[in-house]
Amino acid sequence: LVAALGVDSLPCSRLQVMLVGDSGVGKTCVLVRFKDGAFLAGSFISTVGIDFRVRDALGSIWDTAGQERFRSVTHAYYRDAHALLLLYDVTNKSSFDNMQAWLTEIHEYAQQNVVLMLLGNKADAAHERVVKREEGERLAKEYGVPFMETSAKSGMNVELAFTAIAKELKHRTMKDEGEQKFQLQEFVKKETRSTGCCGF
Ligand SMILES: Nc1nc2c(ncn2[C@@H]2O[C@H](COP(=O)(O)OP(=O)(O)O)[C@@H](O)[C@H]2O)c(=O)[nH]1
Ligand SMILES: *[C@@H]1O[C@H](CO)[C@@H](O)[C@H](O)[C@H]1NC(C)=O
Ligand SMILES: [Mg+2]
Repeated sequence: LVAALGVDSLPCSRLQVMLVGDSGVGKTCVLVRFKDGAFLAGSFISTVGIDFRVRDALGSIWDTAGQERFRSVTHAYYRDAHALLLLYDVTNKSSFDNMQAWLTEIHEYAQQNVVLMLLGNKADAAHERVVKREEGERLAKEYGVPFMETSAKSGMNVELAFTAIAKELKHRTMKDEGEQKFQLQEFVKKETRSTGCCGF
């Protein structure tokens, strides 16, 4: 996992990253895009409960089902997760409206120092978009979490999301205090590509 993220010599060998969010927002597609560099069109993948997707000696990335009936399953895993990628779908307003509930739930069940990032997925679908990037930015600011828009279809920002999380985890576990502190928010702001201008 960590080698794949381009971050080596990480002392922790049991890293757990989880993708969470409502059903249909693109969690499985984002993970497949990250792992295989490909987009799987169609909703033929139906994730049930927790689906163990990517794993190596250094850690694992868990793909979850967002269905209400599986929430009790995912709660148990929040406690152990070091990082959570919380996704909504920019073409689906209710998936965005539910972010408040997800953030509350994460606050309740996850570790206090969990690395959290909000992702507005399907940013490629310009015509179907109903959630503006500014709305995502506002929510993220309110909760103090880094934010970016992604597309599993085009690949936009997918690798960056995982890289940013890996960098933050690495810096948190480093004993060497001499090095300048890694600023996740700043890194994300600097590196993100946005849709809507400049040909992206
Ligand atoms: N246009 C577009 N469609 C996407 C994107 N990501 C996922 N989808 C589609 O959204 C649907 C749900 O994706 P899936 O990964 O199964 O969602 P999950 O339930 O959160 O795991 C599928 O039909 C995907 O093809 C994306 O970035 N852009
Ligand atoms: C939008 O998301 C909600 C869950 O947040 C889901 O129940 C609904 O089916 C989705 N609608 C579409 C059109 O994908
Ligand atoms: Mg899925």
